[in-house]
Amino acid sequence: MVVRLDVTLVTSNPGKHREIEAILAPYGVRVRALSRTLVEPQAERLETVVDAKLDQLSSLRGFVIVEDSGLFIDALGGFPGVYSAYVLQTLGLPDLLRLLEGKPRAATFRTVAGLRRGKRHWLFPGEVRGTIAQRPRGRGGFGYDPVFVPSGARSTYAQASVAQKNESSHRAISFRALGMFLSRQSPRL
Ligand code: ITT
Repeated sequence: MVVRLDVTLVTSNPGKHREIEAILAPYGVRVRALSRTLVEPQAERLETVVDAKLDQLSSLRGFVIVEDSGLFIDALGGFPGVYSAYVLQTLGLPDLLRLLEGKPRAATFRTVAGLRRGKRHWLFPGEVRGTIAQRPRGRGGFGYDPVFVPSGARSTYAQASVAQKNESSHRAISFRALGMFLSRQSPRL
């Protein structure tokens, strides 16, 4: 890869870093991860959370990236959504699957990527539809990957390689848009 640009990704989640560095490499973007837990406001939209995270990073120079993701299950009115991290830590996958017994299993995985430089913010949403598996399957990935089956596939994300997940995941859609933006705009920023 010819590196044209370095960016700092602020996240506490090494699984995100692995995926994002591969998604952005074709755009000539090299990703340095900075592990930091940021305060997340209680908000109804991922966009609000991402803006709040970017606001906390004014001391970092250059291009700074954060993201927030959530699993929105139709039959649960979009739950866990913005509470996805909290629900995974407190309920866990088995209890979430119990909540879904006998219910339709359609869901959307959403990511909003946020880019900051100086005082400016840009947001890049991405989403995929899919279903929640009857039971966890696979050992790869992280978070909800063992129970999310993207539309058109039979395997969960945890049964796919990073490269397969990155072909069309919610994160790939949002970070490809960010990569395209960086490769078009960077000389002028
Ligand atoms: P940050 O430090 O970047 O915020 P996080 O893990 O807290 O890391 P989020 O709040 O964005 O990230 O994620 C909400 C939850 O959804 C959390 O439990 C993640 O593990 C999970 N998650 C995020 N992206 C996922 C993906 O692509 N596949 C499966 N689970 C995912």
